[in-house]
Amino acid sequence: MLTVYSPDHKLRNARTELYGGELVPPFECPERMDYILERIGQVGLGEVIGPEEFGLRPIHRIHDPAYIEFLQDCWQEWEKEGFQGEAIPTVFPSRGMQHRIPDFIEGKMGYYAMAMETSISDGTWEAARASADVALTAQSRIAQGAESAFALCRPPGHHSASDLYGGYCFINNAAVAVQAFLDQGAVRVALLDVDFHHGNGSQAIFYGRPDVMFLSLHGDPRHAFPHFLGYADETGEGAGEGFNHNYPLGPGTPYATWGEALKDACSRITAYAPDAIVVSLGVDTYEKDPISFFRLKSGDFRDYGRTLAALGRPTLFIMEGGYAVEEIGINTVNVLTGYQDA
Ligand code: 5XA
Ligand code: ZN
Repeated sequence: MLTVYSPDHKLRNARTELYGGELVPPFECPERMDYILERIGQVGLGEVIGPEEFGLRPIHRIHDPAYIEFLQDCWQEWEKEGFQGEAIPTVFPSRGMQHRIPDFIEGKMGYYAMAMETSISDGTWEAARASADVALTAQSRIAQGAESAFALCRPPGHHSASDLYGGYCFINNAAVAVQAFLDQGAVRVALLDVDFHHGNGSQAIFYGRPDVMFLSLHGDPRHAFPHFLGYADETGEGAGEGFNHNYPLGPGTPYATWGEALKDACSRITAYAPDAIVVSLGVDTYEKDPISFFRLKSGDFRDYGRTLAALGRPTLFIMEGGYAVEEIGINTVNVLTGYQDA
């Protein structure tokens, strides 16, 4: 399987994450990519190539241009104010307040943020843009006939909605790739999110649309981030009614239970008969993940890779989360080899 990777992800090197009331080194760190690349080499998964540049047009198909401009300018505007730390918002358009976009950077950040853990720092925009190019390059290989490809994206994307960042995400790489398939002639695309966290951004983007089926297996939002989306009764709206499927699962969920939910999701995908499948691949479902609560073991990742292969559709894997850094390579590549060797 082809992997697309850009060293520009290293430009996203924030020093701080707001976690448990402290500023700590971010869980979403550059070293994650090193372990995955190393494992890809060890197992001989296939060629690793750099991304092509696609410009902003495919990104604007998903994201509000004013939001993209905000991401581009945020760090410079923050620095100009003389703030000493990394950029974090402190005020939000909460219930009963106006949803106007302020001029001052602190207010703009509050408007565009869906969570506060994600500091913005120098190079964040450049890395996010390269990450979208990684996804689009892998997508283009599948559009040209490859059966599968792996977009080793960093930063991840699935929490990012049309005009929201947070949960370590800035551009929704998976959604941008889904839209690229549709713009190039696909009629239906399934977006399957197997990251531990609900892909609130992906859901919000496609919620009213029948041309994208979104399915997500994740920690029950009553207990897990992002808390305010991801319930089972969110089934789509308008023309999109019936095309959104959430599988919230509780603390301690083992693979037996998770795998049953995956089988149900797969049967819905089969019935939908998509032209392509995009997988938001997070491996924070692993039992030792430091910020999650499922109990998948390394071998389980290989097993469900085989399940995905049985769908028999062109499949684009997009990297999302996973913070058990020393095992992230084994777990991620197990999904891909499970798929490839099936
Ligand atoms: O998939 N999303 C993540 O892994 C980010 C979770 C951020 C929790 N504060
Ligand atoms: Zn996650």
